[in-house]
Amino acid sequence: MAQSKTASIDEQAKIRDLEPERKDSTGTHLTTDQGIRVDDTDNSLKVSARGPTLLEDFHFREKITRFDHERIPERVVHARGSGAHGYFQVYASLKDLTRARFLKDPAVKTPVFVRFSTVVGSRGSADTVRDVRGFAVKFYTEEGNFDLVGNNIPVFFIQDGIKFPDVVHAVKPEPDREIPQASSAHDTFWDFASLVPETTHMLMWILSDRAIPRSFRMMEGFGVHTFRLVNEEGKSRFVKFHWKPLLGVHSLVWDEAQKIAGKDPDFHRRDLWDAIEKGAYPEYELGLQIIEEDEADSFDFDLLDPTKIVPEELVPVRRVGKLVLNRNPDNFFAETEQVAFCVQNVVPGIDFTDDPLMHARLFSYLDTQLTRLGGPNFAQIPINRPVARVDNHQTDGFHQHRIPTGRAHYTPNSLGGGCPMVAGPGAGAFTHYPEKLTGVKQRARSESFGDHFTQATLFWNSMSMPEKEHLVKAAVFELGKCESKDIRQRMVERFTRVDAGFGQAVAAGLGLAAHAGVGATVKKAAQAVAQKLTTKRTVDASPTLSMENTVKNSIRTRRIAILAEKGVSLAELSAVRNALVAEGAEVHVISSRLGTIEAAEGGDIEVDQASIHVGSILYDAVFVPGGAASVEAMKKLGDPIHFINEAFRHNKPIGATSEGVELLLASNIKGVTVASAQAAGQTFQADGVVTVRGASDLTTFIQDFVKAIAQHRHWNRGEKEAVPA
Ligand code: HDE
Repeated sequence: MAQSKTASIDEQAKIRDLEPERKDSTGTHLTTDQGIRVDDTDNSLKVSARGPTLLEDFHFREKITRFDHERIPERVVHARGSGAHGYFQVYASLKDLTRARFLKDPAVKTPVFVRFSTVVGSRGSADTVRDVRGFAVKFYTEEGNFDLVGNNIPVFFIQDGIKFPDVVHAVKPEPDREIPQASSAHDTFWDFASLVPETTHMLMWILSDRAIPRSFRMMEGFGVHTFRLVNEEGKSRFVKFHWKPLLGVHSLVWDEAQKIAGKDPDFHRRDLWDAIEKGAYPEYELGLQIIEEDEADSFDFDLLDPTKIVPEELVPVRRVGKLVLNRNPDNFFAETEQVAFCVQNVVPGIDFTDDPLMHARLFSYLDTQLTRLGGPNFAQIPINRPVARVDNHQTDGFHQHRIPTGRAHYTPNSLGGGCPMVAGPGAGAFTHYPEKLTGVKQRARSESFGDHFTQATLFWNSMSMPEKEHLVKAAVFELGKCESKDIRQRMVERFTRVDAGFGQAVAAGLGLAAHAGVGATVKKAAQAVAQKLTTKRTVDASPTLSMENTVKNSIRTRRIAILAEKGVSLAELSAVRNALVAEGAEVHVISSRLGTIEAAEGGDIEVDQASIHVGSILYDAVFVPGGAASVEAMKKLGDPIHFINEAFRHNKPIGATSEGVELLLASNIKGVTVASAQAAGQTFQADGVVTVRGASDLTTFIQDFVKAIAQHRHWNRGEKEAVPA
């Protein structure tokens, strides 16, 4: 019987499913779409060599027609993205929590396809813009597809999906001039934001370093909404989904992000592709915050409000399984562009809540694919089709690929033996959680969604000093790009309500008068709310929100530049390079020209990159080895000096040995202590600048440099503002 046929799932199940669709044309002849071999694809059919082209040339017409129709509409939001295959495996059975089979069997590796994206920009926009990142995961489970369509920020701009077109219209390029591309730094976005207080918490995140990730491999993911997990006994619990990257959460700095957008607009896409090609597979742990139904009202916010987080200090994140991305797509269009995530795609054991943002999404994703992918059969596109069996009477429509057999395409039927039939109890059917509901039909927002400031303030309070400074600078940058002074003023008032110091700092940066602070009426109302909430669970700060507290124990996959010219010390270059590579870093020798350079000791060193192609912005750290001639040559070149200055300005670790220290002294970072000739053999370390001279053994230097790189950034460089870069 049909319903007894279930898919066998293992890590390769989706790859096998895609296999018949893969096409390798090696050793074949060129044909038309009808399979007719083509004799010439360079010249159209003409009446004499200089005459007009004939309509009869079916190959010419087919080739041009197909070309004319290569594009499909880009996604309305999240147009630019990058995808990868992989698998998910749960550490131990979660059967207490859910009946979802892929979460109950630790032996199963469920195939997944993941797409990361920016939100605002068009398909061709730069990767490193200030924006939310999409983190969408399609699990091909034996019970059907589960799509967890999340972001790298745990809250959203709005509370009710009916406002989504408004916020997206506001942030997208302005309609008359179609400017700016992929940027929120313009009047319409901040006009909207300044008039809609529920955006406040999300604005704090978007202005923070979370909005400029170092890599897709180094950012968290969040399901944002509260979902339900339902177990075999029908017991429901609330859940928040998290993805925790094993490499930690790291970011760029804003000046760097803007420059990368020019030097390598594909920075994040390239990083993901290269990491997977090299076998440095991105890994994330799935985290769950479980909230019992009877605890739902115990917080000082509403669990259904998507502008709120559940602080990890109140409900710890339990890490339950691992996602590994280990295969790049074969074809960007067929897989990454055509993949259609739908929030509605859930499997038995996972269910929805009444979050009004989620409900709009339950409608929108299916709807948008109809236009984007040209009709209702998009679930048959190879990347979208489940590995689980699909049997139903949904039929016809554009691009139907299946050939249903038999006469009965309706239910109930007797001509088809009643098949496909609905699954009885216990046969694996999805049954919606029988939530009890009563109420009056109305267009309204729950009062429990009314506090737009407590968690914005919580976010501010949880940031380290450097993170706070970055937030202020980001706000000044964004609002400074607005032409309307009224909008700036309104935002300063808003930020002052979040935190007086924050508001004042932004006002100062914009040359505006500081706002007087929170008005008496507002204060009174806030006190009343606070009093009402005293019995609720709350925290004043949440250290897990600060990226300063992330994992900083490895330099795996970090990109490190070695600056060298002819006469470089091979011994120092090799010792440091080998040690860094052994720690899992990627090391490039950068010189003024491609080819090879001759080392001081003789012998040639292969140059990986010429300075014309790269810059400090594309690296996590820089090392300058000794070798008098190499360093003397670099002192006379603008690029190496600029490299050092810029790396310093962007708080990156800098290492130098022997004469290499001279290059640091020739740059503008003089305020920092470096090893002096007198201190021979002693390693110096100041704010992530690690130096040594006259050392016969570089072990200590290497250890300190590796530690400095693992820190990612060194924020306490007081003098950095004076460094030109
Ligand atoms: Fe989306 N969103 N969204 N969104 N979203 C789309 O679906 C929408 C929201 C997210 O890599 C669209 O297939 C509405 C929150 C990701 O293909 C569209 C609302 C979160 C992706 C759409 C939201 C997301 C999308 C555009 C408010 C984080 C990219 C193309 C109610 C939890 C998926 C498409 C991919 C894409 C609608 C808000 C995440 C138009 C109506 C909140 C990661 O359907």
